[in-house]
Amino acid sequence: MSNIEQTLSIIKPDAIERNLQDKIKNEFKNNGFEIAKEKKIHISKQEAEQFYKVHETKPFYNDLCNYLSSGPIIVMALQKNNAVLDNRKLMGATNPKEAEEGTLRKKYGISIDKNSVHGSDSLDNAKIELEFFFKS
Ligand code: IDP
Ligand code: MG
Repeated sequence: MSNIEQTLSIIKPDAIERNLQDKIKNEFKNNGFEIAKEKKIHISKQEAEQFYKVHETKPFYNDLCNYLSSGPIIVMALQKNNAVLDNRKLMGATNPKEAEEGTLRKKYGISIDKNSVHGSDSLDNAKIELEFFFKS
C-alpha cells in the first residue's frame, strides 16, 4: 500500500560551508526521495529559536540557535513513501560518532552540533515544520 508523505529536511550551515549540498541532494534522490520544494535561506536567531522551541529548556539550546542562524541553509520538502521514517534512517543518529555506516551524518557530520542535516521526527512535526518554512 502506498503511504506518500512529505518531511522537512534541512542541509545545515556546516554542510553548506563545505559545499556538500549537491552530494547530499543526490543522496536523497538516489534513495527514492523527490525534492518537492526547496529554497536556500539564511534565518535569523529569532526564527531559529522558534523552529527549535521544543528544545528551549536544553542546555545546548542557545548554541543550537546561534548555529542554525550562522549561515545559509537549504530547506526542502522531501517526498516518498514513508518519507518521515525513511529520512530519519538515511540521516542516522544525532551524534555522527554513533551513526551507522552509510548514513548521512556518518558520512558528512562533524560532531553532535555540526551534524549536517535535520529531518522531522514524526508526521505531525513534519506538517508543523513544513508549514514553518513553506507557508502558503
Ligand atoms: P535530531 O536532529 O536527531 O532530531 P534532536 O534531539 O532533535 O536531534 O536535537 C536537535 C539538534 O540539536 C541536533 O541535530 C543537534 O544538532 C543538536 N543537539 C542535540 N543534542 C545535543 C547535545 O547534547 N549537544 C549539542 N547539540 C545537541
Ligand atoms: Mg529532532
